[in-house]
Amino acid sequence: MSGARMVLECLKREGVETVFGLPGGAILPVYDALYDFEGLRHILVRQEAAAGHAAEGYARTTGKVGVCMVTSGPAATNLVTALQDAYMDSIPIVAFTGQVPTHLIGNDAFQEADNCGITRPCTKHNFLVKDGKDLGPMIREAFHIAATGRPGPVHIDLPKDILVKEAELVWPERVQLRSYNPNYDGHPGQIKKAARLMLAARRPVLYVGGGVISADADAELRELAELTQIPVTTTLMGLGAFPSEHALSLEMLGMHGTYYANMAVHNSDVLIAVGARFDDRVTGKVEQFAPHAEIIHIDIDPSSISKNIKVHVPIVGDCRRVLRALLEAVREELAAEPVLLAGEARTQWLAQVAEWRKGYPLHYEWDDNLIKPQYVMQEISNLTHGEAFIITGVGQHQMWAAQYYKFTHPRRWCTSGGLGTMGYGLPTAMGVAAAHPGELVVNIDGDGSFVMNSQELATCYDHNLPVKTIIINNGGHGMVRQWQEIIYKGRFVAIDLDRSPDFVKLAEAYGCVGIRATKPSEVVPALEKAFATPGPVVVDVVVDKWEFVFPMVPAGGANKDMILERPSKAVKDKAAKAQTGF
Ligand SMILES: Cc1ncc(C[n+]2csc(CCOP(=O)(O)OP(=O)(O)O)c2C)c(N)n1
Repeated sequence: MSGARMVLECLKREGVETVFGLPGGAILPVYDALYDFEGLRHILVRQEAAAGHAAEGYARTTGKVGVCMVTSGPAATNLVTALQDAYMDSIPIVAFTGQVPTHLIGNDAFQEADNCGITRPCTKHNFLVKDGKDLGPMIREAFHIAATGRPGPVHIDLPKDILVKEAELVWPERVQLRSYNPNYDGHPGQIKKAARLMLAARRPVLYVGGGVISADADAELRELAELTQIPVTTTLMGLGAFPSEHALSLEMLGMHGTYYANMAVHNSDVLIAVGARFDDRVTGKVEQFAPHAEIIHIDIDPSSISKNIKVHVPIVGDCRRVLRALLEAVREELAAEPVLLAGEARTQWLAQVAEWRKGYPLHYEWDDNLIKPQYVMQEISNLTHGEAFIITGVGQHQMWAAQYYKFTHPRRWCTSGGLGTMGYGLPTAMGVAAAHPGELVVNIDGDGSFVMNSQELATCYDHNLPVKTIIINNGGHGMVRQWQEIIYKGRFVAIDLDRSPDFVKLAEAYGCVGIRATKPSEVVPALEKAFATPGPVVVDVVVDKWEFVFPMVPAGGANKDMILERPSKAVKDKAAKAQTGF
């Protein structure tokens, strides 16, 4: 069969149902083959980065590999942001790009770019197909690499002549790669050591990242936390791995984490990191991160171990398998010596954590006339009971969503954690909606982030993807406004977006429904209407533009020195000093 048909046949054999893409010259043979190919749904996006983000949303919420397909040159370069985004957040996607025919590669041919050269640093692996007989094995390997070990994006570059030529489909039953063998089972000795440390600890904390979600290890995590009575804090990527309202939950840690999470980590004597990578937005100043703790680090990726923070007990393996083994080891230790749990001290620790929580809860000041963004998050949470799929843009609204939404399940939260990609919200939500027909998909966006990919409303309308976008409209780049006030002493530059389009009319222009809320009393009715209206909806919520996200740890500062409310000048100066870079 032709190489083009082979690509589709391989996708089907890999169990792919949906492909997000946009055609063009070099990839046209595959689109031509799609014309009468059955069993694959193609969703035509309006910009290639959106295809990548949609594949991310699909992958993160289903646990399957997301697939996107675009043409050569500018389409491939448009896709790069989504690849880097997936790379940093460990999201398994396979991305196909068209390429000029093999004999023209390197000739500055029309729409030629060195796709593989460009995607090498932002993918887990990439392939340039040079022979039709390699297509099957390479596609098989790509799916295997994307989904196993630490998941990530894999790119396959498809020269046009390979797509046109006929070849025999080679389909290996199993994938075996000599140099790629992720380690799934943690070292039993290290696991035993970790179990002992956890039980003897006086002030332990579980610090949980997106790896727990990728490994579907949330049930094991909960069992371990409850058995050992260890409080749990999650990263931005880990939200949903542990219920926000659980008695042991400290919610999110880090730059905009809760006071109680950051204080607990700072004062911990044993910190158990599970599927988390000690990102700088989590650690703040590394020398002052958990300074008194012995650190256990469970991760599938050996290159994450001791990369940012030196750890004492590394355990390389799949989070789910390691947590199961750890549970077993903890039970054995407890059976042999039931007093190992540091009894009285542990009770005191939980009391101390409760005191921090009571003393400094997340809070904001109510205003009868201005909509507070935090209130919108609380109402979205109330109305959806934590059951909706929540996707965000990047900025203040993202942090308020992370702080105020009550997460109950894993795989229901998509946000750009590592790269912080504005414009991620709508296309990612689209991918989620495509994967979960009939379910409520809410894109909480900023007015700045939304316009970076608002053209995808056309895709939502076209393919009936009923994403409910809630724009937290603060008339500008709110997070930049916050930094310029706190760190740059109020020298405001390039933040106002007063001339944004009328979002209600914009939604309507795309055939979607537009709703606006400008007063607090309008928020709940607007949300209720949006959630009850079929099809894609945009709600423009005009909020207080001077509301800031707190707590806040200025970049490069220590977590214990977080700013809890709008600072005085002295605090601003201190923050400016600690600042090491945006
Ligand atoms: C593609 C991209 N460009 C620039 C930035 C830097 N940046 C981070 S937050 C932010 C402002 C976001 O504004 P908006 O989406 O309106 O959200 P808000 O902070 O107002 O809630 C900017 C410009 C980014 N993260 N991503």
